[in-house]
Amino acid sequence: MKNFSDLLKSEAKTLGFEKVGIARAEETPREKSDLNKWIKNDGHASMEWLKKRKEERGDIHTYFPEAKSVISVGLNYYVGENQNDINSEYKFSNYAWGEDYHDLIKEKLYQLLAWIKNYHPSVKGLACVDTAPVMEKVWAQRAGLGWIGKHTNLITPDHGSWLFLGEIILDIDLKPDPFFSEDLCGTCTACLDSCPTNALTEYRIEAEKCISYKTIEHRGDFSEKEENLHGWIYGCDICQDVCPWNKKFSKETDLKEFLPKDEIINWSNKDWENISDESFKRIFKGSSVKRTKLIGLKRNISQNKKSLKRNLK
Ligand code: B12
Ligand code: SF4
Ligand code: SF4
Repeated sequence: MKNFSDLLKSEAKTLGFEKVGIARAEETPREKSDLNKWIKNDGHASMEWLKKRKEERGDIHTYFPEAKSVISVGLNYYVGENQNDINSEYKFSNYAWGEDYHDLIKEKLYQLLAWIKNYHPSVKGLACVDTAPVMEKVWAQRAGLGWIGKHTNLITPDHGSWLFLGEIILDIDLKPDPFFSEDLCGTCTACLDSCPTNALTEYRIEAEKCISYKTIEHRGDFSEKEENLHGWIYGCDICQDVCPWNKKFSKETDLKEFLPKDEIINWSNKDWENISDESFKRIFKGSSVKRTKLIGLKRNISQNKKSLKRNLK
């Protein structure tokens, strides 16, 4: 007969999560110390929100004192297309091609939490996706979903790394899964070798140099006038595109919400260069691209336009 943890995992799969695992909400002293070192060395660049809640990020009980278990889930967003299928030279990272994953995952996590409450009516639970002060990759590894690769993303052995992560933290004990202790990167260094800005050293990222940071999180103009964003106007996929685990194990999602918007596939360079406030609002309503606002997207487009011109000279 299935125990409660197994029933819960079946329910999570029914809700569409490809991966689900459970970890004990234990202390994470090594990760806490690594996080603090990273912040001390300015690895976080201008992301002050990371620094502000570092105590909670490094210690789950500072965030949620009653925490006993962490259910970690992974949702596949790989749609089977790639940057070559896009008409323009301006590239959006595939995680932002469709609807905002935060909303979609939160909705599924709330359904899972409601299901749990049928069995444990007085349970206290928190649903987290991205924005909560929780080290999601660390918990996913502890819950057995996969390992943290040299590009710093979580890789699963059966779907690669094109998975969003989310969690439900509970104040009850559940049967935990074994920690994913293998590092299946081996001697590969494809991500480190391909990163055009040298933002990566093994298992570590310097956000300031990362195109994803520059195009999404950085505010204001770029200090370097000749800043090369290598064609990316929102996010960057290079280190994951080259990863052999993605080449071999990516599977197409059946979630139509992640399919690229027509404009992302069909718009030309000119269309993006002339994007209006009205089009921005229409195209990116319910999309994570809203984060940069029109002003940020335009900055990224014009920076790439300058690089394209320089290359043509
Ligand atoms: C801040 C952040 C960013 C920052 C910093 C990236 C990073 N690696 O942390 C920026 C803006 C650059 C970013 C970019 C992206 N992000 Co992001 N991001 C986050 C966020 C909000 C926090 C991550 C965090 O805590 N970073 C802090 C640092 C310290 O953590 P870390 O990289 O894991 O660092 C560890 C190592 O540095 C290590 N370490 C430190 N020192 C040392 C020394 C040695 C010797 C060793 C071995 C290790 C080591 O210890 C640290 C702690 O474990 C998470 C959501 C969340 N709440 O967790 C999403 C998240 C990590 N991002 C995600 C995604 C999808 C992306 C992008 C792919 C988006 C895109 N296509 O543009 C890129 C990927 C870039 C990359 N190569 O990582 C997903 C990743 C899913 C997955 N499968 O792993 C997450 C989990 C969001 C989600 N809910 O799905 N992101
Ligand atoms: S997302 Fe792009 S810039 Fe950032 S580490 Fe990966 S390859 Fe480098
Ligand atoms: S490209 Fe190679 S080194 Fe980088 S994460 Fe993938 S397997 Fe690991």
